[in-house]
Amino acid sequence: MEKKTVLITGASSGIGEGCARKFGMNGHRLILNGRNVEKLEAVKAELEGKYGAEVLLLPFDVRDRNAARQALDSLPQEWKAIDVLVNNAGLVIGVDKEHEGNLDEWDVVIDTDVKALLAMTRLVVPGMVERGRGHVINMGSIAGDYAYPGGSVYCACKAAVKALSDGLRIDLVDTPVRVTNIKPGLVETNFSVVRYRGDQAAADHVYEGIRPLTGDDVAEVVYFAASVPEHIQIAEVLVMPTHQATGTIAWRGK
Ligand code: 8X3
Repeated sequence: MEKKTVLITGASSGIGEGCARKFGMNGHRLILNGRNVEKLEAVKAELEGKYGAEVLLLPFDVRDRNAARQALDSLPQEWKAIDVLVNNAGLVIGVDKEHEGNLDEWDVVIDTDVKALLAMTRLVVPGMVERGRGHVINMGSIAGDYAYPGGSVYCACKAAVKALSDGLRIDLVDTPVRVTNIKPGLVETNFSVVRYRGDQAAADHVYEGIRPLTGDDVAEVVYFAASVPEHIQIAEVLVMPTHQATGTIAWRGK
């Protein structure tokens, strides 16, 4: 694949960090977004040191659409032509039942997983259309296919990511811009720690007895989707550990 400028949201850890590493080691230019500047600096240092990657940090909270617009406007001219947007930033807080959970926490989840993804798309895609070149890769989830216990709002958000991906693909059908929805299953990142509000033991329990995917594993799939020839559009990929079958069925050796 020719050299591309790749903007990744939520790039300071997990799948986003994995994507940064994969694109960086393959010679692409990276614009890395996240909220934790220290962690972003560490990713940048690693990629520059190990691979000589060109990395520009663009820290802002994706939920703040004015900050997003200002950050994108502030990009130096030679970084403005974004070829690949990896809408990766996402989270869930809690495993509460829909009729019992905390609406303020769910605002954070919906604002991040749905509204911020939409805002980033709205800000970046017009330039792609204008240039006649681009690829939006959204981080969906197996959670978007079927709801599961304690996942109601998160599952709804990821179902929304699927609908937004499908809708965008329809809206861009007369352009060369591609749209991909990647739907991972169990991936061991900070995701479960946040879901369990910092309870590390509860988070570890999620991956007990099964070898989960890593952020780097999912990044392989993201990179594959980005690197196939331009006439191929990987519309959707469901990727999970070998011993996982659905959002709720996994074999844990017993
Ligand atoms: C996260 C995967 O299995 O927790 O998107 O729904 S899962």
